Order: sequence, then C-alpha cells, then structure tokens
Amino acid sequence: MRICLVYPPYGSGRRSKYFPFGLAYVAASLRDAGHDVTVVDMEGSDLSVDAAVAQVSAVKPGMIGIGGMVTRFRYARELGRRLREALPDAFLIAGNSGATTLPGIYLESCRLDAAVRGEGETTAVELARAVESGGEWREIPGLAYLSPEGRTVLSPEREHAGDLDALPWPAWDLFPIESYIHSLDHRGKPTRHMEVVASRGCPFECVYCYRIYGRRVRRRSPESIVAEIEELVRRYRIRYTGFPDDLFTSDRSFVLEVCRLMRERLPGLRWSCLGRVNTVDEDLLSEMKRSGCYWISYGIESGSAVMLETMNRRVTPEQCLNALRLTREAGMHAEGSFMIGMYGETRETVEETVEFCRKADITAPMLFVTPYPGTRIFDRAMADGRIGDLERFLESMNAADSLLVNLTDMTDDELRSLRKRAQARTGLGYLLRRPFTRIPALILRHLLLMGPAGLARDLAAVIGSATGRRSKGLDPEPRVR
Ligand code: B12
Ligand code: SF4
Repeated sequence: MRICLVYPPYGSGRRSKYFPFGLAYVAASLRDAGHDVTVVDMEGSDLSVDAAVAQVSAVKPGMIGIGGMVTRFRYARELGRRLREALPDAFLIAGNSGATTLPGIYLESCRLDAAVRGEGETTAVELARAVESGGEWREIPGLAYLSPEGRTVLSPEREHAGDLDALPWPAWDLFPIESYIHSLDHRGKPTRHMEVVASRGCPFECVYCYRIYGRRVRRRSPESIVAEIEELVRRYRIRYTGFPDDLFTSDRSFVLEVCRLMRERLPGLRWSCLGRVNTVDEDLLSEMKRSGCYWISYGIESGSAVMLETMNRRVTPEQCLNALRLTREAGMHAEGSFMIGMYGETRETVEETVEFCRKADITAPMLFVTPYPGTRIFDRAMADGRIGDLERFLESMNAADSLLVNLTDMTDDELRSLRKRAQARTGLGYLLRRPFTRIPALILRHLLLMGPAGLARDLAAVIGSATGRRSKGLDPEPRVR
C-alpha cells in the first residue's frame, strides 16, 4: 500500500532542526513490511500547509500518518482537516505524544480514523496490513478511535517493544536529511551531526515529565548502536553524534561498553548525551571523554532543594553541582536546563536557582514550567481548573518560552518578570565572569547559528532583559544542532 507520513512544523519560521526519530522509526518499519512509504516533511523542507497537502495528494496514499509531538498540534489539526477534505478515502492516523495522551481531541480535531498510542512501529504495521486487506482493525492494540456515537474507544494497550535491536534503523533516506545534518557544534563550528536513540524508558517519575516508553529502561546492544553510527558516518559523513535518551548514563557497564566500541571503531568522532546527575562519577566521565564525548546536558531544573523535592527529581542541588564540576574536570562541556514556575515556586526559590547558576558557573535557558499532557502536573492543573479550554491550551503550546499556565501563587506578571530577571542575571553573570572569551564566543555562535538578524534579536533581548525593557528571552533551544 502507498503510505504517506507527514511531519508538521511547530511554528512558522521556527525549526527545532532535530531529526524526527519517531516518525523515521515508523517509516522504516512500514517500509520493511513491504509498503511504499513517502515522507512529507514540512519542517525539514520548509513547506506550507498548502504545499504539504498538494504533495500528499500527489502520492494518492491509502494511509496517511501525521507525526510530531503535542507542541505541533496546531499544524497537525490543520493538516488533518485539509487532508480529510482532499483525500476522503485515505485512512488517516496520527501518533506521538499528543495522539497518545489526548486521543479524543486528536481524533475529533484532526478528523482521524485512528490515533496510535505509545510506541508506533508494530501498531502502524498491523494497522496498515488490516487497512490494506479491508480487515477489522479496531482490536489492534495501541489504538484509539471514535465510536459511532462519538465516544473515544481505546483498544487494548500495546506492549513496549521488547528487543530494540530488532527494530529497523530510522529511515533517514526518506527525509530531507541534509537539512538536519548541517549543524554547529557547541563552539559554533559547522559540523555534520546526527543522533542515535540508544534506549527507551525511565524508572523515575518527575512530575513535569511525560514518559511514553514506560518505567522499564530497555537498551539496545552497544554493538547495534555503534553499527548504526558507523552507517551514519559511511552514508552521510557525520562527524558528531549523540544520544537523546532520557537515561543514557544510568547503566555504567552499558556506557563503558559503548565508549570502548566508539574508541575502537570510531576514533575522532565526537558525541554528546543527556545525563542524570546522580548516575555519573569521575571514572565514567573520564572514559566518556576518552571515547569522544565532549558535551553533557543535565536536567537540573532548579537550584532549590524544596523545588527539586516538589518535582520528585530525587536528586539534590549538591549532586547537581557535583556532576557539573566532575564533567568539567573530566574535560567536557557541562550544561543544564532549568524551569521556573512549578507549584510552590516563590521569589526565594528562584533566587536559589540564580545562586546555583552562579556557583556552578553556568548559564542556561530558564523555561516556564508547562503542564504537558500525560504528566502529573497536567492532571493537577486540569483538576484545579488552571488549564481551562483544553483545545485552546494545545493550540498555544510552544517551546515553553512563554507562560501558558501559571501554577504558582504569584501573578502572571510577577512570574514573567521574575523569570526574565533570573534569565538575564544568570546570562550576564556567566558572560562577565570571563568576558574576553565568553562574549566573542557567544556572538560568533549566534551569528553562525541564526545569522545577523538572529544575533541582533538576541542581543536586543539580552540588553532588554538587563535594562528591564522588553525581552523575549534567549533562544529557548540553545542546544546546538
Ligand atoms: C530530542 C527531544 C527534543 C528535541 C526535538 C524533538 C523533535 N523532533 O521535535 C528538542 C531538544 C528540540 C526538544 C524540544 C522540546 N521538547 Co523534547 N524531547 C526530546 C526527547 C528527549 C527524545 C525524542 C525522541 O526522538 N524520541 C525517540 C522516538 C523514537 O520516540 P517518539 O518520538 O516518541 O516516537 C515514537 C512514538 O511517539 C510513536 N510515533 C511518533 N510519531 C508517530 C507518527 C505516527 C504516524 C505514528 C503511527 C506513531 C508515531 O512511534 C514512535 C516510535 O515508537 C523526548 C523524550 C523521549 N524519550 O522521547 C523529549 C520530549 C518529546 N520533549 C518534550 C518537550 C516538553 C519538549 C519541549 C516543549 C521542551 C521545552 N520545554 O521547550 C520542546 C518542544 C519544541 C518543539 N520543537 O516542539 C516532552 C514532550 C511531552 C509531551 N507530553 O509531549 C518529552 C517527551 C520529554 C519529556 N520526557 O517530558 N525535544
Ligand atoms: S525528567 Fe528524566 S529522570 Fe525524570 S522522569 Fe523524565 S526522563 Fe525520567
């Protein structure tokens, strides 16, 4: 069957430049199952909705799948409606975090036949087989659909994929891959970059986090991971890779084996990963460094012990400081992410975060806490009426650089100005602690990453924040891609 997968953007003119692994895994599985798969990538190819609908229509697909996380809802909805009109006979589905956590809204708003909940590879393949043969599909696990009365019906739960090595590698070739591979490394130098998903799942339960992959951590074998990176080097000449996994560093022997294979088979290749602060130590970090790791981003989130407790992070500010220090001492760049506006946040707790950044000598985007669907704070914010109209809330989703829902006891204006000043103070403090190296590096990086207009915008934001005037904050996604 001809199947067309569509990747919606998350805002006009805004690009995450991050390869959509979920859709690429689903595409690869469908292709392996014998289907003729096309991808229309609105973000990677910079397509308008009109252009995307025209491209999908030209394929004349029997099935269409819309991807993208919940932050892309606006475009998913527009696409779904337009595709339903243009291709009324095509079977229309959507997957990823929105379709998983709020299937009813997706089914109705995007005019879907079915929403795919959770991991999509096997569900999409089974569904395509049933649709192609005209068979019954409603009992396939991992789906949601509307009953004739308009009620959302869930089919049985889909089990998580047991053996990740058995999944085909992402179908990079179906995407405009060059637009994802061209990137800048952390120092602003142009490079060729593509990441690899090494594991799925996380046993922790941070209250702001949505975990599509369940509590059990499933890892690919180090051999399969390194073989995939070798293939990326061979096919696309990448020089830089990384692991977006939630808990890459949590299993010591696994990380050490990946490092050993990287050293032996991919000398000179640099890589980065996300880390959890209580899972690293000196020896592990030094092995990571030896095998080419030069950048680790930790989810720190707050410098306040009370806030970390509220978030159920199960780490302390001291552990965070220690991980950042050890990472730097091992010769790598350490970065952290922070959020402001959790239930119980006050001026004092924000001040503790600013102080933490000073002690850690770190600057990082401070995003607003946003209750994403599927998280505990989403349930709580729904229950206490802070979210209101759900569809409007989804429409307004962004990269958490503007305040969507205020979970604190402060007024919106207070919270916004608190965040603006905290961001400006940590940013300026960081630059001024080593002005002669850090300011030129920042200017160069922004120039390369966003061009002169982007540089001017961000400089204005920094100056605006420092002087108390308007500020849109720094780029919400400063991870260099
Ligand atoms: C890398 C990453 C990013 C990258 C970009 C991701 C992208 N392509 O846009 C960056 C750093 C830019 C980013 C930004 C943000 N991210 Co992010 N990110 C991730 C991360 C770590 C990995 C995503 C990934 O590649 N997973 C691997 C693939 C294989 O899994 P998957 O995408 O879920 O796909 C599977 C299923 O969803 C399904 N599926 C997916 N698409 C489709 C399509 C069809 C048709 C079908 C049938 C099935 C299907 O099948 C796939 C295979 O099983 C996840 C955490 C995680 N572990 O997933 C968070 C995560 C997705 N991000 C999240 C958030 C909140 C954000 C931000 C809003 C953060 C912020 N505060 O600014 C921004 C949003 C910006 C934006 N562009 O929209 C949340 C989403 C929460 C939610 N309820 O949606 C997550 C889950 C983190 C978390 N644990 O809370 N992110
Ligand atoms: S924030 Fe990280 S550690 Fe916490 S539940 Fe999510 S993936 Fe796990």
